[in-house]
Amino acid sequence: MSSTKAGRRALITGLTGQDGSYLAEQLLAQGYEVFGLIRRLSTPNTRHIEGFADRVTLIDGDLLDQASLDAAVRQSEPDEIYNLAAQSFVGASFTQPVVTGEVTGLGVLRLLEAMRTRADRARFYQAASSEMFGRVRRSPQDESTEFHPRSPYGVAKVYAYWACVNYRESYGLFVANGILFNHESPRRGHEFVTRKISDGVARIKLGLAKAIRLGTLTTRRDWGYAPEYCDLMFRILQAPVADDFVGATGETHSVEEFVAAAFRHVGIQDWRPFVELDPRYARPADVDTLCGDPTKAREKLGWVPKVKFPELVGIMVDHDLGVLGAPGGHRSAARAPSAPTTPPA
Ligand code: NDP
Ligand code: GDR
Repeated sequence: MSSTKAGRRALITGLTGQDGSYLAEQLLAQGYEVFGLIRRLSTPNTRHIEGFADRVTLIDGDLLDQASLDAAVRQSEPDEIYNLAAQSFVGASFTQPVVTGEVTGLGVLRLLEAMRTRADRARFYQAASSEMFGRVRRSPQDESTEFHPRSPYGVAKVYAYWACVNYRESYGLFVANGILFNHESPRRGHEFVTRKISDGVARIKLGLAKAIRLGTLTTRRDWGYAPEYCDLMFRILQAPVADDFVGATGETHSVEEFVAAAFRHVGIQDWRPFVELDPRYARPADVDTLCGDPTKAREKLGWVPKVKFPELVGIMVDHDLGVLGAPGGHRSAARAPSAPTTPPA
């Protein structure tokens, strides 16, 4: 969506992550004044925001700390708040369930309270997740599908989702959930399966590694391209009334299909010698299959994701070849599709 919103102010939590950095670039291009919550780490994690850090106001804060959230809302005086911060790795939520609950669940309530008491005319976007559907009751999943989360992460996201609905109903605040299915990019963290595969394939192609170790090949996900999903977040907050929307491509593919497509992209047809199953990466309970129905977002917001599965795989593999120094790597940067205002990496 290309409309200019000069003079508007947005507060983004999770600025340093995949989605926060793409969203910030989009909002800056649209004329927003952008404020980003950033937490203290012993080693700063600012690689995704280096290209625009001088154009955003960074505010120290943490979803675990109410006072810092109150101060962030007071300082930024936001028209829009995008809550993208979370302990977002499902695997880690099994080993750190309490932290995940505190950040990904209760942290949302803290930010809602900061908004209710200090900026009750702002609009609030919550990064809800298809992981809430978990053991799916029907397919494809839409806004009316029941939740059955399968991880401490999914449970925390369900709590946050209902906290948002509750603040909307109780206080009349503009609070909206984007129930987004998996979305990937060259900024995806290396522990997530798509990036693990694209990085591993690039290394194998260049003779830098011999194998990729994965927990399972059979689970299925609805994978899209992250910058397009950040545009959906923006659209959700421009809607006339606060509402909840699914964001998805409507296609589902297995981890095995991602592996095969990634190897095919570098000219390797038989991937089996290069992939090993390793139970260390399997989960106590997993989500077997997800496939979203984005009809409501298309009809009400005009949102249509354009990047299809093979293109997404190509963008990620080409990027990782480039990072590792292969000639011709990064070539997808030149032909990167359709992100509204953002580059692919
Ligand atoms: P990332 O893991 O890339 O980014 C998470 C961000 O949250 C980072 O900036 C991280 O900061 C920040 N963060 C973590 N803990 C805290 C804390 N205690 N206080 C403040 N900030 C914190 O996630 P994505 O960009 O992929 O996802 C964005 C949001 O969307 C998340 O809420 C995720 O759960 C949700 N989501 C993601 C989907 C996807 O496919 N990507 C799909 C559906 C939902 P730091 O850099 O310091 O670690
Ligand atoms: P997910 O993403 O759990 O869907 O959460 P992830 O890429 O971690 O896993 C997808 C599927 O791949 C299987 N898998 C592996 N996963 C990882 N990480 N590592 C492996 O080695 C591996 N082998 C197989 C997983 O078991 C799973 O079935 C992402 C996150 O971005 C969440 O924050 C977000 O809410 C959801 O997507 C929608």
